[in-house]
Amino acid sequence: MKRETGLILALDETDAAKALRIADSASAYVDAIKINWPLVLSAGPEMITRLAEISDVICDFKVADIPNTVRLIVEGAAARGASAVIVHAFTGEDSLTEAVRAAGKADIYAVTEMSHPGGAAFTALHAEEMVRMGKRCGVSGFVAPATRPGRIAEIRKIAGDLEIMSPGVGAQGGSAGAAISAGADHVIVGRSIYGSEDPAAAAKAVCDEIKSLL
Ligand code: OMP
Repeated sequence: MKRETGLILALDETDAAKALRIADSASAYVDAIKINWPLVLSAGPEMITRLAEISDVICDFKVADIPNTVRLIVEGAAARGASAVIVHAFTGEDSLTEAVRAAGKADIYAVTEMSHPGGAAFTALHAEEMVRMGKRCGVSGFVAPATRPGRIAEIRKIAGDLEIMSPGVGAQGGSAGAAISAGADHVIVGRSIYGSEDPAAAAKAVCDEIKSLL
């Protein structure tokens, strides 16, 4: 994923018209827009293609399945214009390898430790192993929690120069500055931008915070 602003917008807004307005107004401040099930379910998968006219699009489908089903989902997302797909790593080497193969020129990002409190119960216990496996499988990078910057730093040690994108900034309590300082390349921000009165200004504020560290 290109690294110009360091911000990925998590567009979980379910009103399609509003989502497009936010995408348009914030596009100058984002390196990519991440679409997840809430917007796909309300607006249809055509929204992936529509957003791809505005920005690079990451399909956050957190794919967690057998290799054949992973292939079908990743191919479908890429065919609609996704530049990247987020998959779960805990499904193992065969599923992850198939995701990378099916993605073709698109990037695959693997979830390691999740950002919510429950993420500490299971995913955290295997995060380092999942990063090592992801590297063997050829993923482009990892998703790691801005809510626990210390864990980003641990994951960075193993990830080497692969990318790290970090959700959990704002609504979940994490800060963009702490995540980037700990080793993230991008922060993923949703509610505190799309739920704001002025999404473009909120996006710009995150970019400015990141820029001030560089
Ligand atoms: P906000 O909490 O509203 O900023 O949104 C965070 C976004 O990142 C949502 O789309 C989540 O689904 C996603 N996310 C996490 O919050 N935690 C994770 O561990 C992983 C993801 C993700 O893969 O993007």
